[in-house]
Formats: sequence, C-alpha cells, structure tokens
Amino acid sequence: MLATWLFLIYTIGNVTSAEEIEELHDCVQCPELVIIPSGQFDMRFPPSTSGRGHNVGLYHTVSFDYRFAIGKFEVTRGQWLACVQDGECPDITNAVETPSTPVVNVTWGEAKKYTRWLSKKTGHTYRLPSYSEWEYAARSGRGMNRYFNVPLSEICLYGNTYDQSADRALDLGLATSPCDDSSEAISVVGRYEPNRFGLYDVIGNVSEWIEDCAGPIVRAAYPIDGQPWLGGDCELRGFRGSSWLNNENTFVFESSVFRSHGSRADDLGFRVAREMP
Ligand SMILES: [Ca+2]
Ligand SMILES: [Ca+2]
Repeated sequence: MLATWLFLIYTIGNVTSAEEIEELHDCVQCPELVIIPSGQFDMRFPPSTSGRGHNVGLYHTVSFDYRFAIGKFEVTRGQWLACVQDGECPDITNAVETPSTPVVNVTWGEAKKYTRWLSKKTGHTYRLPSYSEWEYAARSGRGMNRYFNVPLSEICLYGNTYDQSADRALDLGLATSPCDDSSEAISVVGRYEPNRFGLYDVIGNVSEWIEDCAGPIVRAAYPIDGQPWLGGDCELRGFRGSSWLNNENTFVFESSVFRSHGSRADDLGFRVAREMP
C-alpha cells in the first residue's frame, strides 16, 4: 500500500489552519484515494432554487464518527479496463476512450461490480459513497455556499460544466456557465482545481453514481450518521455532482437526482469509496 501525505493550508474567515490529507493507493491499477477525516457538516434543506445561497434555511447536522476513503478522481477508462481484463467487468463502449477520461455509460450495477472486484483484488472493502459521504467530501468543509465559495465567474477553474466553449461548439441551447473551461465535452480527470480535501471534478465532468436508493424527497429524512438511505425505491439509485452537460444552476450539492439502476448515460460515471479499518 502506498501512502502519501499532503499538507494543505486553507483559510476559513480569519482563521488559518493546516490539515493533513492522507492519500492511499492500494494497487497500481486501483483508483487513487483520499482519506476523509471524521467530522460533520450541515445538510441544508429543502433543495434550493437556482442561485440561492447555502447559508440560509433549515438544516440538520450529519456526523461522521468514522473515516472513509474516496476516489481522488472519477474512475477512468484505464482503471475500468483492468477489471475488464480480469473478467469481472463488461467492456463498455464510450464516445471518448482514452485511459484518463472517466468511464461512462456504466450502470449502477456495473459500478458495483467494479467495487467488488477492487475489494477482492485488494482485501479492502470498496463500495459506492453514500449520499451524505459524497456531499461531505465534495464540500470539504466549505459547506455554506455553492462552488466552494468561489465566485460564479470563476467556476470554470474548478470543474467542467456546460460552459461557453461547449456552447460555441455544440450549440445545444442549454443554459451556459458564464465562463470558459475549454472543455467542449468530457475531459480527462483532474484537469481543474481540486477542493480542499484534494478531490477533483466533484463539480461537473461526469455525474457520479452513489449508493442510495430513491427515497427521501426531503433532505431532512436522510440519515444523520453518514449511512446511505436504503429504505426507498431501490429500482432507482442516486447520482450527484452534475456533468459537462450541466450549467452552473444544476450542480448544486443539494440536488437529489435518481434514475433506474440499469440506465446508462454518456455523462454518468462514478467514483469509489473504501472503508477504513
Ligand atoms: Ca465544459
Ligand atoms: Ca464529477
């Protein structure tokens, strides 16, 4: 097991802190992971209307009394093919097939197959992140407003959305982020700035399957201990984070989006989670 320590300096208001971010890499072909520390965040609800700040409204606190690891990047084509070559995952056709672009057109069940393959290969427990784990990791402590508190005009530094370059090239008639991220469609992973936990592409590029079934329409009903909601309609499964086809109004972290577990989309992939002993 390879472990790397990164030291990250950040500022909250007038307080400057240093945080150690530990990374894991269980095998050469495995996804790189970031260890998310125990802690808590305020899950605001109800889901916002476009542009509403996240620092208003009711909330409940979701607490994590455990550490977990989560993919530093979306799972790539190259990583997926290692599972294919081991005979554990289906070979999936993608419009863009480079080793460093995210695997897409993958069903929820196929994403789970990949995590089971990783578990067998490494001896650790891999799975998909829960709704709350994904959000906790994506917010990385900057939970009060969208876009990691960066100005909307700078969102193109942090993720690949349906931006001005996409609009010029594709002209799909979609609402467009007010900036240029230079990615007209899907991008290689890790091209943009990471969040404070060192995670890349939690905004945009490809949306990401999560563990949860479709259940609580109201975020207040989600578990407060970080566990997935598995009591609803499990024919539907959740995904989060928006994609290169979404504009800035749709990648709010509060969005609860579900689709059939067997469905595919060319802007839908996943990142893995791994339990920590
Ligand atoms: Ca783009
Ligand atoms: Ca993403």
